[in-house]
Amino acid sequence: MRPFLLQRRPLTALLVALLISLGVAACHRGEEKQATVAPVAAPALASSLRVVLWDDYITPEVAADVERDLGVKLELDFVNNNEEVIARLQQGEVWDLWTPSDYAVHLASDLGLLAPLDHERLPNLKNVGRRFQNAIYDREFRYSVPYYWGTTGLGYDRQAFASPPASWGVLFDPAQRSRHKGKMSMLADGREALSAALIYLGHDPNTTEDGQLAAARDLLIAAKRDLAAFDSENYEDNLASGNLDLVMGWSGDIAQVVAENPQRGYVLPAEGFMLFIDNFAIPAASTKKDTALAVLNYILQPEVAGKLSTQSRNPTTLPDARPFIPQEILDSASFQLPEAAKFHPFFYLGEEGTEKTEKAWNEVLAAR
Ligand code: SPD
Repeated sequence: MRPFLLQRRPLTALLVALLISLGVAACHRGEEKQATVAPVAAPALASSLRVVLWDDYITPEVAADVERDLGVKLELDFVNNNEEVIARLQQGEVWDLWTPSDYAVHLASDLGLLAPLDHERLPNLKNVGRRFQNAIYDREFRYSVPYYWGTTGLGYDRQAFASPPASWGVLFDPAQRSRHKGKMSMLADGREALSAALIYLGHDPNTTEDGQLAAARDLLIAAKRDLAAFDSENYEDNLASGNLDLVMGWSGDIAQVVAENPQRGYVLPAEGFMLFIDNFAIPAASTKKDTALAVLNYILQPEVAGKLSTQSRNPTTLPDARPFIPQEILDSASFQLPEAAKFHPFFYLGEEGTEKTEKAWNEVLAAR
C-alpha cells in the first residue's frame, strides 16, 4: 500500500484544488504541445487487442481507424462496473487495455493487477492537461492515463416533473418517491449508489464509518422497494423511451439522451454529487503490452480524443482536443462544472473500507 493513502485528509485539499480546476483546464488552450502522430519506436505489434471498457468509450469508427492505421483489431468488451472487471482480472481473465475509474486504479494497482506504464512508449502523454498529472489515485501516470471526467446526477423526463428534481430526495424521501413508484432506477454500482445515499444523509461519501454506511445501506434498501431496477446498462434507453421518469446516471450518457430529445433533462442534486475521472490502464497479465501502449498512444492524439469525446459526450482531459469538438458540445451541460456545485471526488477507501463498502452493497442487493 502506498504511503499517500495514509495521508488522505491533507491530500484531499490538493485533489479538490485539482478538480476545481477541471473547468478551467477544459477551457485552457495552448498549454500543451502538438500531437506526436507516429509511435516513438516500432516494436512488432500484435494483430489484435482485448479491451475492456465502459460503454461508448471507444467508438466503432475509432476502432476501425486503429485497425487501418496500426493494423491492430480491437476486440471490445463493455463492462460498466469497476468491481466486476477487478474480480474477473483476479480470476485470471486477460485483457490488454482497460478504463478503470479513479479509485479503481489505486485499488487494482495495490492488488498487482496493473502494469506500470512505459512513458518512453507514450510520447502523446504530453497531451494530457497538466491539471490531471498528479491525481491522488496515481501520481505521475504511473499506472494510468486520465482520459475523461464527468459527474453522477439525475436524468429525468420533463413531462413527469413540474420542475427539475434537483435533490436526492426524489429517490430517498418516501413521499416524493411514491409519486414515481416503479418508474425510477439507480446505478448498479456500490460506490455510486452508497455515495448518493451518504450525501443525502449529510455524510462524507468516502466515509468508512460503520454507522454511516449502515444508514446509507438501509436507505438504499428502503428505496429499492420502489425502484424499477439498479441498472447501469440500459438506463439511458429507458430514459429516452419514456419507460422511466428518472434515472441516476452519468453525465455523458444522459447528455447523449438529452441531445436526441429535449424533453429529457439532467440535473445535479443540490446536496452534492460525485465527480469521476476515468482512465486507461494496462492489466499486468497482458502479454501484448507493446501493442496496448501503441494503441493508447494513438488514442492520446488530440484529434482522436476529440472524436471520442464528441461521441461519448464526456469531457476529455486533452486540452488540444477541443478544436475537434463541436462548439455546441463544448458549451453543453455535461462539459461544464457549475462553480458553486458541491462535488466530491472518489477516494480509494483502503482494504478494510473497500470490504465494508462491498459488504453494505451486497446487503442492498440481497435485500427483498
Ligand atoms: N457509459 C459509461 C460511462 C461511465 C462513467 N464513469 C463511471 C464512473 C464510475 N464511478
